[in-house]
Amino acid sequence: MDKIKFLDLGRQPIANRFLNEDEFENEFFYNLSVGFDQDTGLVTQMDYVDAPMMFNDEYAYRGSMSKTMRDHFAKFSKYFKDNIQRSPKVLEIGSNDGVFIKNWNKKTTFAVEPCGNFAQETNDMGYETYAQFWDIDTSSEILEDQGKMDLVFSANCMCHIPDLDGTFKAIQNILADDGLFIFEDPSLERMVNLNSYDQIYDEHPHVFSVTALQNILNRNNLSVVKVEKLEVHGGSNRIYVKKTNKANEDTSVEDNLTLERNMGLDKLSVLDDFAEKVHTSKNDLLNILTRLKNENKKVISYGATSKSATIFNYCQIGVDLIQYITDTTPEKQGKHSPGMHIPIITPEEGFDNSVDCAFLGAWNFAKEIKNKEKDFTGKFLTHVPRVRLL
Ligand code: JHZ
Repeated sequence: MDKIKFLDLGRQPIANRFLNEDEFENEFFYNLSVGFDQDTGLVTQMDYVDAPMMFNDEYAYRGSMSKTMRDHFAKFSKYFKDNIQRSPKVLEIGSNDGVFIKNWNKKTTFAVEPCGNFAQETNDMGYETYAQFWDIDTSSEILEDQGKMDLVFSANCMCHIPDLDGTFKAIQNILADDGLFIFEDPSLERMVNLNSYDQIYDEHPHVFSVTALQNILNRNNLSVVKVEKLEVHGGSNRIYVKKTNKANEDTSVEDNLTLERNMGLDKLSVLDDFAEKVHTSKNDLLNILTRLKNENKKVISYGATSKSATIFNYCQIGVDLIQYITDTTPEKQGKHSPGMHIPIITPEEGFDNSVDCAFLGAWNFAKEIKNKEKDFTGKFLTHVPRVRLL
């Protein structure tokens, strides 16, 4: 890869590692910088954190914590069965706590999940789960045990894997000749337009454009046949892929490639502008939080997200500016946020009308949260698409 660096987000911790006080001293940090690969147009980190540092038996993120995501996967699963294939043989890569597979038949659905705690959970639910990383060896092992797959599905996982060629070769290996590989991840177009630089953290080595994906898939004899724009996770793309010799392209592919070309996402200058805006966003956020502090307002954060780890560490926001974070995930409660060590408590303990302002760490669920917190008399604060009180 011929990468050119365009953004430096500074010293960062493992975004999903929530700590007890006695773990602060030995916390791991790395430098988070992002580059543009001139060969493929891929936006990718300059250096990658080793996967087992992030994905292990203590992994804390649960995909099923939001109704939005539970509904999202239930709706897609129904759509697939009603419109594409009623009873496919399915493999999910990165099954987390089973939020997607629970919509599918236990006998014909298989999963890969490297975080042992969650692999155990989905095995207990009755879905055969391989507790290992996705690569050609895993693919061959599942092929031998279960045969070819009609649907390989993956949500918020492909952008987590540094070696995309190896990943796609392993998919090519297990996909039935007429099978579909469908995956969804945050979109570069949305990140640039929303200035949501917090989509970048250790677990997201890449932020995908359709352009870059098409380049990398094509050299592995796979082709994008359809692109759907999704609202989830701050704007994602659902990419439908087939083996190149079976591919029949929908107009949505060219539409998205044209949109990205018109935005200049295939050029470094647009990403340099984005980096400038990220810097402005940091200053604006620090200004507003400092003003609120000087006015003696009670400011907290809503949702101990990976995304907010990037923001808090890049902007150096600690307990002097944000008193605590509330989060519904049991694994995060009672711990401290990565890097800046802000305490995390339950919403029952910490979210009430004594709070003047709540920063939306989970801004991607703003609609769900505002709906749930109708009685909140304070203000929400967000940084997307620009820093403002809602
Ligand atoms: P959420 C994770 O990112 C990590 P994060 C990962 N790398 C990825 O790609 C994306 O997910 C998909 C809490 N919450 O989904 C639950 C409330 O407290 O934005 C979660 O901890 N109250 C795999 O961490 C967090 O917020 C609520 O009402 O950035 C949301 O995390 C709701 C709705 C959520 O992902």
